[in-house]
Amino acid sequence: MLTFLTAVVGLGQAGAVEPLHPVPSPRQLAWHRLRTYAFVHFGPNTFTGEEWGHGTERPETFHPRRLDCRQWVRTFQRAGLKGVIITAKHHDGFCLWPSKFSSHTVAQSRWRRGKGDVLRDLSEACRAEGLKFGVYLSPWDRNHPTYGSPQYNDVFVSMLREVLTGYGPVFEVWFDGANGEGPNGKRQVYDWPRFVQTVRECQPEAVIFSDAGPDVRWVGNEQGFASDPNWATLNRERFEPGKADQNELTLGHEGGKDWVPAECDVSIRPGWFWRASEDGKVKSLEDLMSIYYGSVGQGASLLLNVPPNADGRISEPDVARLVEFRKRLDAEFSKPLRPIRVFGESVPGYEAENVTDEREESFGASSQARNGSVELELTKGSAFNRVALAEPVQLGQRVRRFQIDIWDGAAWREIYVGDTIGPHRILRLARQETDRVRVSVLDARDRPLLSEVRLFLAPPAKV
Ligand code: FUL
Repeated sequence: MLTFLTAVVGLGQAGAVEPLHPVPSPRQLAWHRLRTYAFVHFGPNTFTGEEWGHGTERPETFHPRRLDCRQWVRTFQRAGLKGVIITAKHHDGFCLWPSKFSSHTVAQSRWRRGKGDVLRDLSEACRAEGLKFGVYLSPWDRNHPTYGSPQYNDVFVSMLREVLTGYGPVFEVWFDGANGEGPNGKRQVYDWPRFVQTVRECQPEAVIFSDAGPDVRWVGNEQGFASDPNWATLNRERFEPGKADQNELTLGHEGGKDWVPAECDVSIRPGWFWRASEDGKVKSLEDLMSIYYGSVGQGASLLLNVPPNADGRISEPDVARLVEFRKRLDAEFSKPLRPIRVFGESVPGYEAENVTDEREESFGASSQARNGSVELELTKGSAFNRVALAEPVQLGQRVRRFQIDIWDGAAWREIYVGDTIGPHRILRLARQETDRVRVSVLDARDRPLLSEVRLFLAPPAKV
């Protein structure tokens, strides 16, 4: 792979444009492109109002009368979400599929006379509607009698195999770091290497999330905000799931040896699970927009939780808000400015114009070793209030400081200074009127490469 990249990328000026390691794996690159996808917390808690079920709930507690996974998936699709990750098993140990390795599952419930399987319904709905399917499987289990013994690791691996081999392709496997005592008051020593190996074996294209990766890391908060800087790199050997430095999870680690980008998980409601009392507390459109700019806009991915109700459907207030959210996003990015000219000192073959051509693979490379700039000439009287930037992260993350200026007729005026760019950076700014914009990389870990510099004029918030 390395030789291939060097051969193709180094065209014209040998050694000028080479990967800066670490770089994302193919499965991580595919995941970066999704940007937004849904989280679904569903299970006995949906019926009891608990956030952390005790594991002692009777299986009959679970009785969604009108479960309709197509309705969930269509809603997510209308919202532009590209996939869904479901709590196949939350901390209470209840399995939403008829696992052979537990007696606390849908098979013991009265729902569909014990013949139902939520994972089957959801994975089929995803396939029908073209969304990706992912699973959350809580290692912490407050029900399973073997919890706290080496035998539980076997149980967990067997459950993993069931969910990873029975429902088609899985794009992400989510391992929760929350970890308490089991039903017998015991704590579990998890066999993480075996869990990871099982996922690799059954679903080689799935990314694995936990606080500490290996493929995707937690952003360190549940509010949906990444930070600036946000490095996609980390030194993973210092961490293990459930035991990671929260600050470092938020910032990443500049120069870290491993590619472990951040994911922002946040709920559209106060709780992760649905409860009737929160129907009036669905996040506002303004909140969702701030979350979008705070996560995707900061180079992270957004995992937005939308919990189905006790009927087994996404409630009306959530559906309405998601549709509004999509409409607003479409409106904000519907008017890209077409520059008259794009220029900057670049490596031959990696010209500055590549940053505006809307092709993800093409990029501009600065002729300078650690800095550079690209200038966009616009038609007279142009205005914008959003800037989308991106680095071609298949060659690593480089930018550590950038600045945006506009020409005010007599001089350059600074309108924004930031740290990292990464796979995507989207800035929400006040309206700027100008016919020249300059994006400068002030400092980078290696030759700066940019794959995107695009300007948009979002309509005023209330129209
Ligand atoms: C946490 C869990 O304890 C919450 O219940 C929820 O699932 C959240 C996404 O992760 O660690």
